[in-house]
Amino acid sequence: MLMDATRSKLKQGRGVIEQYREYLPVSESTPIVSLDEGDTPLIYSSRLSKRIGRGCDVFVKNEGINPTCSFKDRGMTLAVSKAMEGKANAIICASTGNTSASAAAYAARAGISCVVILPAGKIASGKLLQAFACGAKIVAIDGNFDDALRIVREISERDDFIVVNSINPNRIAGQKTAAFEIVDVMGDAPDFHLLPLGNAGNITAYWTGYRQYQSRQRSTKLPAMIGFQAACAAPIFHDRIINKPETIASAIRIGNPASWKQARAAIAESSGAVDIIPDEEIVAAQIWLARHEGILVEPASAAAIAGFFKCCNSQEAAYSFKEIPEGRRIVCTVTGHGLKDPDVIMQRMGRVEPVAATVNDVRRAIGL
Ligand code: AN7
Repeated sequence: MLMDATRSKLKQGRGVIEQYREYLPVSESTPIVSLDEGDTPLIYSSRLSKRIGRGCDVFVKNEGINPTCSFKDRGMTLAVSKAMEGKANAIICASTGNTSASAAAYAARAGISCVVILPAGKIASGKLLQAFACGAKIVAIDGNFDDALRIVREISERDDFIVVNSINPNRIAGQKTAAFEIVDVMGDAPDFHLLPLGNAGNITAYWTGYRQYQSRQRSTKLPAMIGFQAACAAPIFHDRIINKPETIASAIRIGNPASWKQARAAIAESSGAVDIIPDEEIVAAQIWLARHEGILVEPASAAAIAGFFKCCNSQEAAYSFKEIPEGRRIVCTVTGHGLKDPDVIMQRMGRVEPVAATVNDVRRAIGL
């Protein structure tokens, strides 16, 4: 489990702990459990930049390009490494899908067991498949994510499990490396950072990362943090617990976020905002990003792109880009890969009927 000598000699994609060791709570004796997460693409989008105009540049931080295809791997490498340092035998989490996929993979890598508590019937098929394939013990409950997290907290008080939800500070510490990467690539922090909000761990992590880098003179400024919730799962926007959250973006179907206070603080301290996006706009943005930039993300991630459009277009937006000064830089984080949740798009696609295997039939099918 310790860094193997051959691997470190290769000097390639060493994972976020090796990359940012000095900013993380690890020592020489911490066993590093990594799948070479992080170092994800920061893609310039000329089309999104054109939408906002005024010489602004828009980038998409594609966190779907991680080992289990979501941003959760950044925090999971640290949470599982610290669990191993503490000689843990088992980890547990509640999840809307991605945390369970990531926990299962890193537990397999570490050789320890993993239990995931999931809301029955509300997990995207790719994520469930990941947790199953990696050997997690899966428990589905008749309840939502908030119920699952309550149960996980209680079980961890009684039994010998390390919780790897973002209430574990190592998860947040690992996830802040995404902010470091953005600054390292751009040369400074962006002016605005847009992302989806669920349990609100990620906004907390980015804000921690940006502030830490600024205090170490790695950047000169801090971005305004702008978070987006699904319209019918928007506790932070409405400032009240939502008992029955609903959205097609199942990853952010959360009514009582664990990092609620920290998210509020990040938004207030950064002069940012929180806004809501209806499901139709989430799906429209998902399809727009795939068709115009070739980036296929899951619905929850598309909330950040739909949110960007809202900031550009709508009078009702919580934050308007209409009067934005020239030359500002905007980063939108897309948090998970579209292949995790094929059903949403498959339902809209319909069947592709086969034609005869002749040039004429195929030309006709193409419309020539
Ligand atoms: C793709 O997996 O909460 O605001 O249990 O999977 O840090 O919670 C997932 C959340 C955004 C929200 N995008 O991030 C879980 C879980 C995707 C996600 C979020 C999630 P947070």
